[in-house]
Amino acid sequence: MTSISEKASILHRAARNQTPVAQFSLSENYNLESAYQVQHELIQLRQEEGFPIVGIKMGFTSHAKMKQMGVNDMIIGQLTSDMQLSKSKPLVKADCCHPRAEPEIAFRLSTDIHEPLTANEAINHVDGVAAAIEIIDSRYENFKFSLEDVVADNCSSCAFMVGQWCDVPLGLNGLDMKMSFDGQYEAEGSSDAILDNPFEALAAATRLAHRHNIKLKKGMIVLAGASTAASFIKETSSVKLKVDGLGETSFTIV
Ligand code: OOG
Ligand code: MG
Repeated sequence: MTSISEKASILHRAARNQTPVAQFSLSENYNLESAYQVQHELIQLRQEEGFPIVGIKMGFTSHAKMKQMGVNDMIIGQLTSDMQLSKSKPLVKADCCHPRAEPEIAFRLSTDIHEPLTANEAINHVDGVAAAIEIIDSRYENFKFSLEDVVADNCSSCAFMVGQWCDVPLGLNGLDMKMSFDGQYEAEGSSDAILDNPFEALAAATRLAHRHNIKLKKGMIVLAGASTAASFIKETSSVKLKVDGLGETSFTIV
């Protein structure tokens, strides 16, 4: 049995050395509460390297994602500043184990949030919405894990790219989300796949953050979860996502 701190340091090292490790759940039982404690310690190690928390991400908010990974519950992870890509900060493939890209929608919080909110309430705590691409990169061998394992591993968070912030529309339903690799069609989802309404993912984020002691602060980014299964980045050198009404975003891979 490995301790909470040992698990956190094993996962931190696996990420920093790009060397996947065996899932903990194959050799021991641990519960979701301990898994979130591992995640908190893992994020503490990132912060000690000088990277503050800049947001949170929801996972498994679509059936496509749950099915792809064989899990059946929503999860929450934390985003640190080193994970954020930009036009001048490409994804460095050598820093990853086996990265996958997924089409997402991002929110920007306009206030701190201290309690669980409904979707209708949550919409009043957001001042921007954008197309976003998440890069996930499990630190477990073969990208396989239990729900506890993936929570401990900060929900496979690796990197993310957020497009131009748009004004918050009244609804985010029926938006086509098309992802391409090197200009070629790769995957497509609909915003409806995200809990029937991406604002529901924001509401779920307020519930999970409250339950697992994660702070939601003004200015933070919230990734709502992928609308469709993730695609492996193999020889790809650029990824682009176009979302109806929210424009497009892209990043390069070196
Ligand atoms: C876990 C992360 C899931 C999403 O958008 O659903 C996630 C994984 O699939 O490795 O980021
Ligand atoms: Mg995701």
